[in-house]
Amino acid sequence: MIAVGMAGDSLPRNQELAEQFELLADLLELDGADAFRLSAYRRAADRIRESSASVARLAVEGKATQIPGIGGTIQDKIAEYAETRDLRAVAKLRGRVPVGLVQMMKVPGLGPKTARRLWQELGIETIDALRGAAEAKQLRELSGLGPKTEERVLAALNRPARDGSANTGRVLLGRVLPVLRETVAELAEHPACERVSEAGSARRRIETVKDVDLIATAPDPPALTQHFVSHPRVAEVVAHGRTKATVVSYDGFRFDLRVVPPESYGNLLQHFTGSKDHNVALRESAVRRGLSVSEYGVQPEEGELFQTTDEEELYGHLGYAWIPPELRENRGELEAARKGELPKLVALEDIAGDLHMHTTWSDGRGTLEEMVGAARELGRGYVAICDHAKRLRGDLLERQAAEIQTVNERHGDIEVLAGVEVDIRRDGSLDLEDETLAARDWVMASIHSGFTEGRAELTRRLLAACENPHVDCVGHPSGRKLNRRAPYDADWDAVFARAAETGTFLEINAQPDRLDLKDAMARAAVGAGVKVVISTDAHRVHELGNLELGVFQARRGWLTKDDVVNTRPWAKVRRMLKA
Ligand code: DGT
Ligand code: CA
Ligand code: ZN
Repeated sequence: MIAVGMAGDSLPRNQELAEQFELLADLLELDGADAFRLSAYRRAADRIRESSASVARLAVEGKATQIPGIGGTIQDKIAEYAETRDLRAVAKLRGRVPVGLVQMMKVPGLGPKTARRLWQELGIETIDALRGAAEAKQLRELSGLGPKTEERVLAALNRPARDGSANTGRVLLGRVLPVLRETVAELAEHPACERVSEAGSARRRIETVKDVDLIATAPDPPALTQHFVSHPRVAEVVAHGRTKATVVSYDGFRFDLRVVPPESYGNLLQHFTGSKDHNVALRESAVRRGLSVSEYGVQPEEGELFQTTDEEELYGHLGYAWIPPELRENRGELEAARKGELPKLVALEDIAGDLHMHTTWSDGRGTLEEMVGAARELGRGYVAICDHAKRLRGDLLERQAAEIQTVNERHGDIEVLAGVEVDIRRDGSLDLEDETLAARDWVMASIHSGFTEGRAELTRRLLAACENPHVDCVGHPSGRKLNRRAPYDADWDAVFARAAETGTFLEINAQPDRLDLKDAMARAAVGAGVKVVISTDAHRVHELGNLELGVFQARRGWLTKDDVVNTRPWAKVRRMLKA
């Protein structure tokens, strides 16, 4: 084992390293370097950020080149940064271009060339100076820039971060979940560990989490917390006591472990799973019945404290059926559990096929054969190949259909459907004619541009897609991108009503940064009579495994097996399509 105490102090975290390479690429771009070098550094930054091991340590040991996208030169730079906390290449560039230009070039509507000219011709070197110059209407002094640019720059700089689009520092569930599962498995193996469980927002399968909560029981708690903080994944030990520890991993995730007394494990697991709102409502309701609930137990006005090792027993003691963690958001689950009316939530095992994926025929990275092969291994009974229509002009769409047929015939145990994904254009029309759509087994229609249009405009486009007799499903209906873009403003009640009326399905897209429709919207859609499709929109083989993230979102939206179209075999789904 590597000397543990040192780990945090001596090596930079992956996130920090990735930022250095991004800075290097940005500065090179401002300096006019060729695109190839930039993209090599940016790719390296992505790989570093995605790695769950310490890339700095690997580089120092000469092993970082095992990571695809990291060659000898980049490895040397990582090692250099690990030793000196500086990159000579960055230092040199800082002497040539002001570092404030990096922020300026990222303002929508600007870019590296304009940022550079703003500096050279108007002497603007910082984002504050840029704002000042835009307010003073001085940007128009630069040829090619006008009042429009000034307005756009000010709008971008003054945009409130409250619309849900800003990066809030919360991490995607899809990124933490594999690490969380690994951590639980590793803790469970340790001899000092009796029971261990996920808790907090990750256990509730919410789409982004602030930190990862774990609880455990152990005969020797300090031995377990010591083991936890000594893991090679740990970059920084934030707190370390006998029964509690908080660490930050090299991928920048914060983990909180609490070792709790075994006799009240059920009480504590319930408490630390939350949500806070669920717990508050549970406690208020208990108080009305003369019970005081805390993480330690349930105290009646007279009599003994009730403690339990089992969470289900705790809910039972309070008069509730056990509530799946995904529902614990105080959205009616307590009443339903009291009346025995909780829905039987859809589960991953219920999903029969995946109705949205891409291949190398459009912007996917896996070939048709690879995607189908991988889906088969995951046990999918059918898949719909939904490459983008705009990438399949001329006879390409027909040639692709022929290959789909060949692959379909080759595999007896999976049905390969000729789907397509069309764009819903600004006027509500689609980018394929009706006869072509009619020839496909499955049609997904999605909005891929014009997100900033107004509410009326976006609503009209979504309604038009529902009206089209060939559109089976609207893909990622709200357009949100977690930490980047808020959902569109549309009249969702109208959209859900029209989808129900026309028999158009709506998607829960399972990409980790989409999960769109989100929980509450999916619940409202189903309430309006809509059926939902859970699909991956996979562009690579490994993304086919994201399906579970869509299922979690559906469960958070109270969806049952019946609410989800693709829990049925394809023969049944086909009979549900518009005539
Ligand atoms: P996060 O970390 O923001 O993604 O969300 P959570 O739900 O994991 O929140 P966290 O880590 O602050 O706390 C973990 C659990 O502890 C939370 O789900 C419920 C419980 N908890 C935290 N603060 C309170 C509180 O003030 N009152 C009650 N009743 N429970 C709390
Ligand atoms: Ca948490
Ligand atoms: Zn797609």
